[in-house]
Amino acid sequence: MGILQGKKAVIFGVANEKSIAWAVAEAFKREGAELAFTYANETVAKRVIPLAESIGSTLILPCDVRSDDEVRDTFARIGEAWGGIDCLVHSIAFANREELKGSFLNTSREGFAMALDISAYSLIALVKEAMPLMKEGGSVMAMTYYGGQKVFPNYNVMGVAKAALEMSVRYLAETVGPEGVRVNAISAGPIKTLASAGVGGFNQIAGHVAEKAPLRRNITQEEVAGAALYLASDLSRGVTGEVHFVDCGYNIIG
Ligand code: 0WD
Repeated sequence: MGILQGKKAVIFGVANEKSIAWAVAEAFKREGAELAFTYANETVAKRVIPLAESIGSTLILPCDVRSDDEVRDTFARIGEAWGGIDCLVHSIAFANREELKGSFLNTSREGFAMALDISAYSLIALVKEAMPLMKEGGSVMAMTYYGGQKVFPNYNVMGVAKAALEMSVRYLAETVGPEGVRVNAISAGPIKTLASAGVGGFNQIAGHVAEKAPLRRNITQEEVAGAALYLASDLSRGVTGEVHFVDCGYNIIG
């Protein structure tokens, strides 16, 4: 029997088959979970719907996390279909491409607000709506990056958003802990995806990690999914408010 047998998980942030969220979904499915997916817009829907259907999901809903109404509707529909959920995966980030390169001083007020809204505030909005569906406790996880703790070239406003996301994980963990809901983050090393392709100098960063990380290589989506399985399952039932690095050990070096 799989370690997520009987559990229901909602996954935000599949954009294509390279997405971290997709590897998480495949691992959850393998371990027996039932899955719901969301997509931000019609362009993404064209890729997400066939992928989700390919692993037997029938709950595939539109949800742009900037909209409180869409977030509310999404959880209302999940509540109608399932009655409750056990796990919520937040694998979402966005910033203007031109603000993910060059000087941090070029961060605009609008760009800052949007990056923080989509990449950090959304976790609070999702957990708020998920709570009434997590009556028997649950596990929430978000994806973060070391650029939220240390300064990396070009990561700029996304680094600020990840710092906000990681602190939101801690405040949320404290807030929902009494209800038996755990909130953690996975800090993944660089992986080539749609999101990371938007960060200036991605190849140099990945190359540096491969040279300096204790394991002398970069990570894979499947390795993040392994940590996600642990966080979703009862194996981690005593763990909350943590930022768990899946980065071949890079964070102990630089
Ligand atoms: O190196 C990497 N790839 C790392 C990624 C290292 C460490 C952390 N992460 C994080 C990212 O910052 C993000 O939080 O992992 C998470 C997932 O990123 P990913 O798998 O690398 O990227 P991708 O496959 O592009 O998925 C992110 C998705 C969006 O994709 P697009 O490419 O369409 O922007 O986030 C979703 C969307 O599906 N997204 C939204 N979802 C709902 N509402 C929104 C929105 N407004 N905006 C973006």
